[in-house]
Amino acid sequence: MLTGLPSRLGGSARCVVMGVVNVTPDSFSDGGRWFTPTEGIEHGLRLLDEGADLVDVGGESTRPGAERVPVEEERRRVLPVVRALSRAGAAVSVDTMRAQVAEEACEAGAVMVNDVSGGLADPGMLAWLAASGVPCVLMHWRGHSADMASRARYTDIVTEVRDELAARLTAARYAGVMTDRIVLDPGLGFAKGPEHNWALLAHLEVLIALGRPLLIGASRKAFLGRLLADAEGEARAVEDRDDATAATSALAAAVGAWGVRVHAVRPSSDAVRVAAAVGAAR
Ligand code: PMM
Repeated sequence: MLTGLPSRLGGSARCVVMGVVNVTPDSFSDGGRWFTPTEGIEHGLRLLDEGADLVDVGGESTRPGAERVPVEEERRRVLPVVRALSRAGAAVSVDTMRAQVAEEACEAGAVMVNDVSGGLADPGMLAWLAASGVPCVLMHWRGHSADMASRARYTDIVTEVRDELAARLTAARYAGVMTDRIVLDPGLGFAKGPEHNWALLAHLEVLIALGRPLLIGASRKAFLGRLLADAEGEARAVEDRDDATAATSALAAAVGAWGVRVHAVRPSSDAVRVAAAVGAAR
């Protein structure tokens, strides 16, 4: 059970589609394309038109190797976009690791906080989530993007990610966050190589067994580009990975994921509807 969100998102019978609005100059997937607030707003509105249930607005790139963005710059990027999309009637989540940005974004209308660090990056985040009662996504994370590649070491990826997510769940509860406000996410691509991402996708049921809704962010990530490499071994271009992304959405929805976070909304929106129809026919 997930509470605190508009009802269509909390108890949705089908997998929720979260559309990505990166207001950044350097995200790997769409960096620079919606960099001004006006472009971010227009893009968010397009994603809503395509059927996004939720739009996720972020102002700090987390691509491998990325440096942190100063808080003032992050605020400047995300707040106008969150405000405008919320006013337009969208359910908005804010993709931030900072409690201050989370708080201001929620004042501007955001209804959910997506913290890729699972509350680890900012010591004030879990306390703020507890006090505010705002629902959150806590993602599996082992450190900032600048050096996360060196942390991609596992002996049993699925068990370790499950246990580390369980630890974040415990920490959040200990800080006073209500269990029914928490969504978990395995953090595909964050301190993970392709083999780790595939193993996690193959065993989502282990993560779902933690008892919380699960969000999956496979969209356009490097492991898909690598899978679809051409005969010369050149990875498939980032903007040509949406069909593969939709396949991951169908698979995630079929095993019971709560949501998928994607750049191209329409293909995944169709995919989760197919998965729901198959599920309903069982
Ligand atoms: N991936 C990215 C950013 N934010 N949030 C969640 N919850 N899960 C993810 O997998 C995730 C995320 C990186 O992708 P992007 O730069 O294309 O947004």
